[in-house]
Amino acid sequence: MTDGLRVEIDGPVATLTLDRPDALNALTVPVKIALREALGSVARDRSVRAVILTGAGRAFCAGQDLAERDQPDAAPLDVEVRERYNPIIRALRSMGQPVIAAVNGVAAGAGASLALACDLRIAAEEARFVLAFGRIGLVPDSGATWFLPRIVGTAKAAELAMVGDPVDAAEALRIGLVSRVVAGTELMTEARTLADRLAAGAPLALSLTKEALQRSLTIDLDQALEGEAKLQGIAGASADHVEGLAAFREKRPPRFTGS
Ligand code: T3D
Repeated sequence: MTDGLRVEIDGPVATLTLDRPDALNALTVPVKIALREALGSVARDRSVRAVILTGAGRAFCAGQDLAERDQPDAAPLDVEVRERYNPIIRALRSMGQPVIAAVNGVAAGAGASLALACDLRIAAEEARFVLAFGRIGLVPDSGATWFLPRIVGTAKAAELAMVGDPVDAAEALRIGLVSRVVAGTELMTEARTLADRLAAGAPLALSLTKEALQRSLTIDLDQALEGEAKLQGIAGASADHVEGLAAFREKRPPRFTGS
């Protein structure tokens, strides 16, 4: 536990909870450092097979802490983005485990970017997304301009990023910004059930799937076909593939070990 971030590991699932509810879990330097370190440590922990990112209280995350930004010793924005935000986004994308954003409430600014960088997004009915950057004269950062068009298409991305109106949970579901919406009281149960299902999967195959989906966004079909063949060679040589075949033959659930 660091001020502003709670890290709980329960069996194969790590839950990272942004925990400054009075400031809607806005991101300060210590929270950003703690989040980056926690993601690195979870990525290295082979016992963790799925990760949930969520927020305490009524918000997921309100982005950059604007009170901290007002301080005279605050780093220049480009430095802050390069040195504090971007490593978090890279960590989310490069870690082998799938990361679920359990969006419990408002996700604004870089808080929305954090959710966009996760592999799956499920939302409470109370959730809303606000690309709040423009309202304070900034551009979307922390990957928002990269993720948004890929997730919702260029037309909707332009509207969200330039107009900046809040997107409620129902609309987020409709445009594919989240894949499920549940009652707020059910969100963490739903997230845990999903995380447990992912954790029961073959870790190597899941991590290679994450890698292939990520790479597909920047390559052509021929490169994707060749990439899939290479990754299938790796997955096909794993003990988990042997176990998967044995479980199929013996009509029992597989017990994957990640080897
Ligand atoms: O380093 C850099 O600056 C570069 C990186 C930039 C990345 C970014 O994230 S830029 C975008 C920063 N975030 C925002 O601009 C969002 C600001 N917040 C809001 O627009 C609204 O608070 C929300 C839409 C998120 C929620 O609105 P609402 O009406 O539900 O809540 P509220 O009443 O506005 O806020 C509740 C409290 O949280 C309030 O404090 P108080 O008055 O009760 O003491 C408010 O000041 C505080 N709060 C909300 N957002 C932030 C915040 N405190 C600090 N930083 C915040 N971002």
